Amino acid sequence: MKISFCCTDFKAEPWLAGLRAALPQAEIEVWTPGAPAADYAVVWAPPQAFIDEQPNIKAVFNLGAGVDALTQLKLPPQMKLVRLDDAGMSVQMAEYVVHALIRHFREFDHYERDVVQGKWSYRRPRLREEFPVGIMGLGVLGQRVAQAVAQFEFPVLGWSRSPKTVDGVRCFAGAAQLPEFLAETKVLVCLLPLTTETQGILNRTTLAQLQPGGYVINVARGAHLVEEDLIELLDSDHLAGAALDVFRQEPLPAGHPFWRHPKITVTPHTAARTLRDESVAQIAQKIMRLERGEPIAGVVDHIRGY
Ligand code: NDP
Ligand code: OXD
Repeated sequence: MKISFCCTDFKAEPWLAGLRAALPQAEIEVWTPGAPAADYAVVWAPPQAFIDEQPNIKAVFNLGAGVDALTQLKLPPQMKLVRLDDAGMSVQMAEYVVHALIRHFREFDHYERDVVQGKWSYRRPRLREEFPVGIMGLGVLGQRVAQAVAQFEFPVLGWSRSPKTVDGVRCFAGAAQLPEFLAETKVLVCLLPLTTETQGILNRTTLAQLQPGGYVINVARGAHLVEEDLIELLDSDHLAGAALDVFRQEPLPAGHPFWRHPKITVTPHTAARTLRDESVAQIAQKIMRLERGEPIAGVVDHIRGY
């Protein structure tokens, strides 16, 4: 069995070592143009040339949960794309969102500023019932985040494409229920995949429907957010703040207004990192299942785009 590794932004050697140890029967090499056809591929943001040269590959494993860098390429319709299914990311995402939520709710950002000035002062306790948390996307990551937020006794709402029942979460589905979901949300968490339907979904119209003093946590993709609309709503005080991990352009360019905006907290696309051991184990297990003709989880639907 031949496996081709074609990942921008990843150091190849440790991944090749891990994959070779997990699949000793396989020949695993970094892809170069003109390389022989492979049976499987492990990719992150591959060039179009890779897809064009490997149209009959049995499955392409994406080294992340989001497949938007792949779906924007021209893909043969039968090409099987497989995303990472948690692989240690959901607990990291829960940590990130709970940290951002609690930092805002308990006003720890104010205390951090007070400490710099040597100031000892208290802020009035706030009621968690007044901070309903709405999670857009109730998939692998969204449901884990919902569970973590509910543990801290915030009201939790969730919005997905298809109707769902999730313990402790008031669930909304589809475009028709989006306005009601937004109107009942104060802290909005975006955990949607980036598709033609969700591009720009965090915009002036949707964000203005959040409860006054709303807070936005975007941990999905930068292109979900219309950046200038967020700034306008922060500056008009309809929104109290935002924690942003993902951006239209990454790295966030020097001089971008988000760096210095007093109501925005920036992190460098690090909410949930791809973990090598977990990812290698998951990919190896899925390849072995495919070789035995068994079904696997995490196969991307080309029409839905996730
Ligand atoms: P899933 O595919 O498991 O879940 C996606 C969820 O979004 C599903 O509930 C789906 O609804 C919902 N959804 C999709 N399209 C729509 C729509 N048009 N309207 C309403 N709901 C919709 O994805 P994951 O939870 O694994 O990952 C989510 C995203 O998180 C990734 O695509 C990636 O962009 C981002 N991510 C970011 C990371 C970071 O470090 N910042 C790390 C990892 C991922 P339904 O259930 O009905 O299908
Ligand atoms: C992912 C990511 O999609 O790291 O996994 O953003």
